[in-house]
Amino acid sequence: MSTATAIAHPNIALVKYWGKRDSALNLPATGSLSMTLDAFPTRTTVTVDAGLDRDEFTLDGQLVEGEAADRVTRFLDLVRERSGSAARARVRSVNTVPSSAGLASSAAGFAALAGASAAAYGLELDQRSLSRLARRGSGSAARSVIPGFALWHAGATDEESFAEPLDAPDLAMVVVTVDRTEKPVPSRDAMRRTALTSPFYPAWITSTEASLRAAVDACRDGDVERLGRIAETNALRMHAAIQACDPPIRYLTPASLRVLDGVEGLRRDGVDAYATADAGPNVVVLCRPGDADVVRDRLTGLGELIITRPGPGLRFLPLDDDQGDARRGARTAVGRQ
Ligand code: 2P0
Repeated sequence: MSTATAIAHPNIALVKYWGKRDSALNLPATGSLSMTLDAFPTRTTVTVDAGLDRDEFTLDGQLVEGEAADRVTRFLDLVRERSGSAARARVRSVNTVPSSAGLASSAAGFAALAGASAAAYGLELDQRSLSRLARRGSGSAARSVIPGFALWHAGATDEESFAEPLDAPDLAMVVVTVDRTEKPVPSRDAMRRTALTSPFYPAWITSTEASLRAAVDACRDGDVERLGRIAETNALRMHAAIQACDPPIRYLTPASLRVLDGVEGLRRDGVDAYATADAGPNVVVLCRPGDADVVRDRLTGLGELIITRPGPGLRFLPLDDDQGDARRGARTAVGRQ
């Protein structure tokens, strides 16, 4: 038996990933840019156990069955194929992201699973290979491997599609959780429906390619205002494309719009604050770190508010932090950054 534990955090995209060019390899239609948060970590321990006849997955102490468990097994199959091991594994995940509320729980989850499973099965992977592997579980997980700001290159092949660090101006993100209930349509399904039925999808793709180039330039110039405007526009364009599906999907709720109004009000008062929202009703507000308290105070009452900052990438816990010393021999330095 060998075991490994990894921790990853969610990321919030400033230029979004919404649409695939290849769903088998999980290659995105466009590149994207994100900030990995210093909040809501997911910790995952993978224990390879030849005595198991199938993988076992627990999330927050509850045994998971059905599609979510099958998705973990399909991911572990990729790792097994590379490692040459057929042994099954026990996966224990502890997730502090509000699951399925549009706060990228799958990004932190699959980044942590990629790290822990690669290490437990003895694969020696560098940061880029871990990003590629995490991408296979969930596209946005490719970015959670990276600390701080990440640029995910769309790529045309498995080798070319990975995230890497990007220098960016110092930012805070104020996460405004307006609703913790499960979203009506999972992002994977909504993404597919957008590509198949939204007449705005082609415009989404071309405008996102342009926004990504402009956002990379704004990062290079350290221009928070330009980056924020690009991020808010890109998010609202994504929601416009999603709302134009047949049948339509609408993630933003009146509570989300109240936050967007609050952000406009902040800007009217001279605070550089910009909103973004993923596939859910919760809103994340970008601002300079020095303005984060003002933003939080102004939005008080509109949701649960947490100030976040750029966080660490995928990291590994020493074995004895989680598992005692019985398997210390299996400890590995795989993928340390
Ligand atoms: C993003 N989201 O860039 C966008 C914005 C949600 C809205 O990436 O099918 O869970 O597993 O690759 O990564 C959510 O999509 O989708 C997502 P899959 P994923 O953060």
